[in-house]
Amino acid sequence: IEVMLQPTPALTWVSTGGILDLYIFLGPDAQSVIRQYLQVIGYPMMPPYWSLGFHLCRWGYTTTNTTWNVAQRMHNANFPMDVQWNDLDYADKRRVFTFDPWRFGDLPEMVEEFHKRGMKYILILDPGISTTSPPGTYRPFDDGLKRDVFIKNATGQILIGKVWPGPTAFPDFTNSETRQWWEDCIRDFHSRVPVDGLWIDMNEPANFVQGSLEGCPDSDIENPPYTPRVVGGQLNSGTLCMSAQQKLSTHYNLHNIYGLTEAYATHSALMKVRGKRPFVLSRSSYPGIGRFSGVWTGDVRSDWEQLRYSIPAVLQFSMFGVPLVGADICGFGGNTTEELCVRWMQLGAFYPFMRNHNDKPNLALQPYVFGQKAQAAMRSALNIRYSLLPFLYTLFHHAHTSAETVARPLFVEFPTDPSCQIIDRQFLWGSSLLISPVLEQGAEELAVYLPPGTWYSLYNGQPFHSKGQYLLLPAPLDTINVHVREGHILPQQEPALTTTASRSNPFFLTVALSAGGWAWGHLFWDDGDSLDTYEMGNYCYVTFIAGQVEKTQVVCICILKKPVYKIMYLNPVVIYLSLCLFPQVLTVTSLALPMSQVFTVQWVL
Ligand code: MIG
Repeated sequence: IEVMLQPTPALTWVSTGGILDLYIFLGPDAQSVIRQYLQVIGYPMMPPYWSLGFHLCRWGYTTTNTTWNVAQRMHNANFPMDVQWNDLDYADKRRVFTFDPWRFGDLPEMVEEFHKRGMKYILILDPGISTTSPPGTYRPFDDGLKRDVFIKNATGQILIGKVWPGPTAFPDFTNSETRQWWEDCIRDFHSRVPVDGLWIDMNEPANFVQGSLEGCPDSDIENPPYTPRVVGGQLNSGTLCMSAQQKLSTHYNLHNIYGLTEAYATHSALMKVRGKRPFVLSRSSYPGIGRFSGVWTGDVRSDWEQLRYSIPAVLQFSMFGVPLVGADICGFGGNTTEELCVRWMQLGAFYPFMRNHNDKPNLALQPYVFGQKAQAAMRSALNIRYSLLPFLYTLFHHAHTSAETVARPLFVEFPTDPSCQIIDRQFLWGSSLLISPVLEQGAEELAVYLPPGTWYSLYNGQPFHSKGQYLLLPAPLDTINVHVREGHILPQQEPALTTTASRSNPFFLTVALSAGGWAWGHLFWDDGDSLDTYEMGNYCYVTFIAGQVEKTQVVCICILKKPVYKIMYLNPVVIYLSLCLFPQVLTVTSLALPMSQVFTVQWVL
């Protein structure tokens, strides 16, 4: 399908034909359109808590030693990080479900070591299955042949394309036997290498030859009367023949859902094999994939333009029901500069999915390779993210249960504010946190749009009263502007080097009172990786309310309208009161109250 936005304004749709279903969602507001749409395609999955931590990856961590050292240096330099990844480097002759005996011989031990440190491990899985290993030496292909799981060409032989391992066959995930075989491959591999999640790449499906090693028949579905402007000019360029046969139908009819069907199969396999909440990251996507997988925005270049456009890319996936999304931080292709990488780590700390990833030939992007000032800025961005994870996790719960967005465009939250309609350089987390990154080289201040109302700096509580206007704010290299919206309470937790550790740190709250002296917020809390905790009732949902007359729930940091003169408290034994930079900020610490009990803190103005 080709869709063009016309200036009229109007949309022009051109389709090659095939199967076309049209749904029209009447809204009327954007949030309702999103909810109605997700009622059709499915609400997003609840991600495991650890997957909201920092992920580090690159193509070119060529041995377990290199990989281990990278994670070690991150740890030594005090960068929070939950997940170490490997790209194709691990695989023996680039064949999936194997690992190189020389360079990655101790991969199982490395993964166990990560687990001992409270970290997780993920590696890449391409769909193409090598067809050229001697019979009896590569089980995924031998078994797949026996069980008839591969896509056929128009004349009924297995279609052979070419991907990283050379000649490959492509699993047909519309076949239930294929999904069972895929699960068996994953179970077998997992029994050797206990991965925590899977990264499914090349699943458009990508093919280095056009159609197949033998080309494609000359037929109408290979060359329909109209071809949209696809890469390579033909429907079968860089992928399989359209006439290829899958269980459900021709590849022509199924091409666009190849990645979706693989994500579904991978998600259910992981669920059965690990018995925990699956983590899958997919490059190809299709409506509904958010039920099974997160998505990254593919091979972005290390430049300022791609940094800037990653925001609309992330916001689109939010609206498509894929809240777990992010771009490769610091850029995948080409060399980054230190400044770009700092700004990208700052923005990336607010991608719902935060992964730094890099292509083979480029200069390193791991935070510890940069100068001390750059490292400090990156560390602080990571610590802010980690401190906000309870809040972020709660937003994912709302996405999972009520089709709300996590990274949210301003126009979704402020539908009647005309200024918000065109803003795609800033975005919100939920309805209460406004993120305003620097997207330009050399910039040290930033025009930040604040919708009408009071917004407080997340860092020091400084209030900004806005009539709905742009304010020029300082934006030095060591900070990203983040503002809390009046009337909201953010549940937070002291950061740590992993979520395993941060999850047992004390909670705290940032309370941003409204003009009327009110605020509220929520916390969804569970063990972070069991299946269906919400559905089974194995969770805790806490509501925090700050108000004037009635008793107030626990308040650890309050941003108040007036100076505080006196503080009283009910059940805690000791509380310390300190006034910060801004006299309206009240900090109450060392409460040490269990979150599972109702409690109250009062203060008198
Ligand atoms: O043809 O696995 O988008 O993230 O590092 C390139 C190697 C294949 C493309 C992915 C990229 C990944 C790379 N892959």
